[in-house]
Amino acid sequence: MTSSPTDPTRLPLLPPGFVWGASTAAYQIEGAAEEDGKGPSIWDTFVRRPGAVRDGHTGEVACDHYHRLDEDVALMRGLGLDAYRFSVSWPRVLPAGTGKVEPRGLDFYDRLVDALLDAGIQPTPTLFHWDLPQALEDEGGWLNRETAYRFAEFAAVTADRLGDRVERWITLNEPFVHMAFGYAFGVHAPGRALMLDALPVAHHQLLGHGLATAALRAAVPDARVLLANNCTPVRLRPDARSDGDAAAAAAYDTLHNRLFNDPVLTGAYPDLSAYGMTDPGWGGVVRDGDLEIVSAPLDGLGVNYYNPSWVTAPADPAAGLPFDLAEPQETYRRTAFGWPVVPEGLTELLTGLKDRYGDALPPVWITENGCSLPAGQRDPERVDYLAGHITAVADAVARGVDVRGYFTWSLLDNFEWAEGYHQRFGLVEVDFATGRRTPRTSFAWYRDLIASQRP
Ligand code: IFM
Repeated sequence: MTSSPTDPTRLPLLPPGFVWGASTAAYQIEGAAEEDGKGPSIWDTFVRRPGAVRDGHTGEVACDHYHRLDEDVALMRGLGLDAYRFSVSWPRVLPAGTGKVEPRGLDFYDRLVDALLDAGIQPTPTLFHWDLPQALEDEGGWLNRETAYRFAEFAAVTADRLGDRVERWITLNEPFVHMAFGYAFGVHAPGRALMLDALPVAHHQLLGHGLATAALRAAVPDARVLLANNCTPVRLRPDARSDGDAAAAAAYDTLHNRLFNDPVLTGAYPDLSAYGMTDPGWGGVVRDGDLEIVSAPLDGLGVNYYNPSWVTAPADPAAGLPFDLAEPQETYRRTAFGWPVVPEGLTELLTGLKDRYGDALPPVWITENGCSLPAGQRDPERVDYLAGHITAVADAVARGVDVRGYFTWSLLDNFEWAEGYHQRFGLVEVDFATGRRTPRTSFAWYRDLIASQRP
């Protein structure tokens, strides 16, 4: 990791009006899995599958945010956040995914939005952060085109209730990760291991994004709509620079970065022939008119960044994928997850997006960035991580990328999917036995950083 000054007053100033935020997601923090009429989501189902989640952890209680909303908003107020990114649980609002609305579910988000506004914090809801209603999964989930239309219905219902107070909306969180982990490899809910047969999930999520964008704009005339994509700069190892390695890197970049950015920003899918897809209609999945819906102009692109990816040519091309993921040769610090800490990768990513999409790139928002560390309240490594990455954002801005905000992942330690409670990303430590919250060193640092960035 490059050494960057961690004194908050020494960090470069981001432009006036830059939005400082923190992110969470419903299943990861709310708990109350069966309360107030909430229907089951695919995660409620998946966590019961033996071996699916480390130590059999579940999100049944999680941070109990559903009952501690006021305490959590008070923490955010203490941080001086401009904005809070949370997700709305689809099965809390529409228990069967469609049809009957559960007003108590909407009431919860209504209270959250009011509490945030009282605290001077802009609510920034994400509509889909992976907790699909189980009833829709029973009909095929995102493999079923109908799910895209149900998602627009959910967007309309939610916007109808919150749209008088919420301007900035995010449709999907990391559709790549949901497709890859949930439907291709089966390590996340819904636990389908379809490999390349998972590709229709990409298109149906993007169609859902486009339809939901239209629904949000119909319900909220001044809605600002974003999509949050997980992006990674793709790198070659110094010892792996053959044509085959370069082709593998291009193929991985296509799958991870371009598949979910190109259609939205340019109205066309990238060349997927490396994945055996040569038909532009994907065998009937991509229908006439879909790409116009998908590419409705965005108000902002959300970028979730954690680390670069290193790629080589596949050792066994017959194994199915045109790349192998590799370890870097360089020595980097690692997070508790083992992810390399590479702040300058964020500058590379942002300037790369600008180079690739030019004027088609809308303003960018860093919608997630953070690190998991061992439990404990002193976390200088997190301070170092945040300082490095925020400096990297400032470097990208200095190179002409229009970045409007930064949301750290995460406000609280929370349920880290297949890792259960073993990976801690919070500015606030959570004792999962008692629910007790204890702000870490990084909390005070982020608070001071936000204060020192204000005019
Ligand atoms: O916790 C996740 C989040 O839900 C999506 N982006 C990555 C985070 C850390 O793994």
